[in-house]
Amino acid sequence: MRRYAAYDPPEYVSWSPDAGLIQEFAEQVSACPERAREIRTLSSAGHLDLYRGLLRSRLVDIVLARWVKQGVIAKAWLGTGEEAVTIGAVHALDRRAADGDFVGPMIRNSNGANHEMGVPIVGLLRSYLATEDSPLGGRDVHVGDLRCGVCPPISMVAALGTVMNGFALAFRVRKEPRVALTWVGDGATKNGEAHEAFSFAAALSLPIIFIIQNNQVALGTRSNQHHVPPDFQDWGRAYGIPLQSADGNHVLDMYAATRLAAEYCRAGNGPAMIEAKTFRMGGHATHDVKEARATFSPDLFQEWGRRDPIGLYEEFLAGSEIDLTGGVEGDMELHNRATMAKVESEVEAEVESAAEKALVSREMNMPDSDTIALNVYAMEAK
Ligand SMILES: Cc1ncc(C[n+]2csc(CCOP(=O)(O)OP(=O)(O)O)c2C)c(N)n1
Ligand SMILES: [Mg+2]
Repeated sequence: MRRYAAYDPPEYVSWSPDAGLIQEFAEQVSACPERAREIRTLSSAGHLDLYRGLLRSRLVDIVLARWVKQGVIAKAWLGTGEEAVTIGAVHALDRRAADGDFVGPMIRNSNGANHEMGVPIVGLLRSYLATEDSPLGGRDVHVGDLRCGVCPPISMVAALGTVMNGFALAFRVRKEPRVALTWVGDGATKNGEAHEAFSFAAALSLPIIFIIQNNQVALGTRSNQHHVPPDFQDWGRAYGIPLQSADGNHVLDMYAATRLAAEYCRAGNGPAMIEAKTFRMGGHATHDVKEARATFSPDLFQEWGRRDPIGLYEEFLAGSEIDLTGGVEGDMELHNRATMAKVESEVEAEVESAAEKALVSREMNMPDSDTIALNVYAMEAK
């Protein structure tokens, strides 16, 4: 994909494929027979859809980063480098809007989860601008839309786990074959509510998937400062929930692991967990990138920078046997790359047009100040 010198992490600006990592990516696709089976169910259109989702996610981040630099907004929470954890998982679900599965993203997954569940990108961007025509009417940047199967993020980390249990409980009580899915950051696992959520889901055998998104950092605290074991492998056993490890920078691995987890939940077996190891390539938000760079060694940024989930997937698709062209004769790699370039142009146009529309809303559709107390609930002091 095109790289953006002013907004991308430097490791992405100078990104070039690492042959060893590309080979590893391809090997991983067939390493686990169950996951390989799920990946094989993807048609070439399914692969391109995943690719489109990853691009949307990165390009929405680019728009937000640009708006910060231009002074349109004060800051933005980005998922750069972690797109596969969100996009792979969401694409594995039943996305029939309000009749299908439900997701509860955290701020790191919010943009990707929303647009891949069907919330228009313009709505997401409007949320950042607090316009009246944004999904929550300009009241909160924690955006979601129940009509699309997205419960908005809750600012207090881990609180969403217990709320998503409510969705899962409703599905179970109504005997609907639907699942809930939520992401819990490595930092959020240290909040008591995460444990309430895991225990409750296990005890009531709820159809919910918890993705522990281990990006190795919580705000400015490295995971090795807040978590003693090297990973979260034993956490599933602690709650009696089966846990799979997945590569958070490998969109197909995330897709397959989530498909298996969803199948397990849908069959009435109770909750499932996935630990997705990844790395936050930016700051907690756009305001603390410098601090984030000081939190980890440059080598670690380089190591994870080489694992750009979009670059890796692109190279895999280009070199694979998967025909993205619909049967065009000739050099398949060349044609696959041309197809991906076309998709990229389409996504660029989609995101840019959404950004323009959102900026128009900012001029025309800010909420009326008389509505400030609308949907605000408070006890009146006696
Ligand atoms: C209960 C609670 N405590 C503290 C905060 C402030 N806070 C916001 S994000 C964050 C770090 C979250 O880290 P993690 O769960 O690893 O998610 P990440 O930001 O890495 O995606 C903290 C401490 C909060 N929002 N809620
Ligand atoms: Mg984290």
